[in-house]
Amino acid sequence: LTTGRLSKVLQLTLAVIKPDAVAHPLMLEALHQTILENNFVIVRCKDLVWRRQDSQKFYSEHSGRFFFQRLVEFMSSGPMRAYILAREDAISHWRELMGPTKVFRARYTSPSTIRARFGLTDTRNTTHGSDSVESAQREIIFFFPEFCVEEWMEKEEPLFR
Ligand code: RTP
Ligand code: MG
Repeated sequence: LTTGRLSKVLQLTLAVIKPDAVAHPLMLEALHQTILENNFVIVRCKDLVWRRQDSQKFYSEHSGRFFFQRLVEFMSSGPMRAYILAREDAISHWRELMGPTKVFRARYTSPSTIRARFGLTDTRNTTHGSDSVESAQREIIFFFPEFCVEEWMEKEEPLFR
């Protein structure tokens, strides 16, 4: 995707504000602000609650890990907010803003990142972001099954040119 005005390639990613951060209105506000300040286009945004099955399915690659149960419980414990975000290098840029998964590592190595500032534990780490083009595709469909990227490119993406 290219925008004529900026001559830059728009990439899509899936970003999620997890239940720990949605539960705190100021944190939710700050994270939404961070998205806007970093020149992401908010393509879609929705609030939703997962059932346990959704959580298990989304994180099935971690099913053998010691933290799987608590991850599943946590992610289906309350409302979260999902975004489809567009930007140049959206995937890596959002992950850079999030910082390392482990909160204490984040605090030591990159204190200005989202997880360093707002993360509670390695599981309750405030946000999710797709880690590759393939996972972005899979995760966007998982959260927004009604979203059609071709239709968006035809109808809405030109608005950003
Ligand atoms: P994500 O998939 O959420 O973007 O995070 P990631 O790649 O940085 O981390 P990953 O290893 O894929 O873990 C997925 C999510 O599982 C939770 N987690 N808890 N030791 C723990 O308690 C632990 N380790 C990971 C986190 O919520 C992490 O985001
Ligand atoms: Mg991961």
